[in-house]
Amino acid sequence: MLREQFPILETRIYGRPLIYLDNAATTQKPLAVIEALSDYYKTLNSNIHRGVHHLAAEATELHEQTRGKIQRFIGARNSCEIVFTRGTTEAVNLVASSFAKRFFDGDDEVIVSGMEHHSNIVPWQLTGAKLRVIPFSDEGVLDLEALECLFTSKTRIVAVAHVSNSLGTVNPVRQIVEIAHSHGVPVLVDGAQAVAHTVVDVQQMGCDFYCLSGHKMYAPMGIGVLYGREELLSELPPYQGGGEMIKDVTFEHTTYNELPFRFEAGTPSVGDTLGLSAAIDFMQQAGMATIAAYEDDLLRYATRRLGEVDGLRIYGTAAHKAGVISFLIGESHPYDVGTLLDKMGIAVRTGHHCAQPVMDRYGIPGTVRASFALYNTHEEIDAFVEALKRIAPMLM
Ligand code: 7TS
Repeated sequence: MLREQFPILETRIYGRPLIYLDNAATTQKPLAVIEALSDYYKTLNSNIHRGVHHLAAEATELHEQTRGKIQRFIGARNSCEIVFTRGTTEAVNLVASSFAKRFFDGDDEVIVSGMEHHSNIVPWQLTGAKLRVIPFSDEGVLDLEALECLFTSKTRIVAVAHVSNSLGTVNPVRQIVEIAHSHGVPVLVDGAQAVAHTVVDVQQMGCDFYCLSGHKMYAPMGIGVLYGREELLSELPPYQGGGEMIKDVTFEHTTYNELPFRFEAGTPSVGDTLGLSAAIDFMQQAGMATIAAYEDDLLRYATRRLGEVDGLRIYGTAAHKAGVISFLIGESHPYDVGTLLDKMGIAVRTGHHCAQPVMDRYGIPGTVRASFALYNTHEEIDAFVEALKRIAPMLM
């Protein structure tokens, strides 16, 4: 049984079984990942790339094999296009910082969507660029006609989420890439909410950069990935300086290492990388298409059943959605709903979900958000809906 591979799902909260519906924040970890991490520290711990001894060589080998595994998992052409980072946030900051150094000239514009997580807004603001924003409809669908009008001679890059963490919308990234490329502008896709829930193929998508976080795909926290198309990545200057990213260092002049090491200064998170490797094996054993179909069924079932709760409004009703449901009940505050659900053992997230512009768009302070993963069940959704039916009258 799949659920049995997740020890934390046996936890009881206030004496009730945990119902974990906060997967967009982070997914739980299967035994294979937990064991990969502890096995590394029990049997293999050593610093990689710089040792001649056996442990260092073996850890290096496994670390680098994981790079190849990720390359195949997301359909990249070459493993040198896979840069390890701490997560999506660091991946976006890396691109924003290095891309700006290389291509910005002081009067620059970046196109983002109105439904970005703050980590795909603030790094671009830090470059000094002006942000131009793709609007979205009440349903949470991006307006691609409006996108066409945002391009100017100053547009340097388009940065969009593959899946919105607050609305669940799956954005038409391939179409966005086509539009941007027709204007000669590259595209960064924030895949944090996509990669555990749908098949990702960066070559088919045509994007120039793709960012992801391991902890949202059953892997440990502290490991993430930046995919960069080789031709473009090789043009970017380093992000951080330190060990491993250099070829030769003198006090007068330093030359840099080749891709991808040029972007990986310092000791990497080797144990976490091996955890990510185990997480990819785990997902591939389940089958990405099977996971996507199962979660789509959960989403449809939950959406339908939530219609039974008086006064409940869903934010984000696009036809093409991933397993994220944001909602409010009557005039109640999301925090109150979340707190009452918690008392029944149900974990959801409340607030602006680091997407304040989305909340501003609807004129609300935040939402309650339930988000699904492959171990959630219809029974859990039933319990969630029954809990909301009990809570709703208390709050209205
Ligand atoms: N982009 C999106 C779309 C996200 O949902 C998140 C995290 C990030 C970027 C940042 O990822 P990190 O791993 O670098 O932190 N989203 C959430 C969330 O929805 N609730 O908690 C974290």
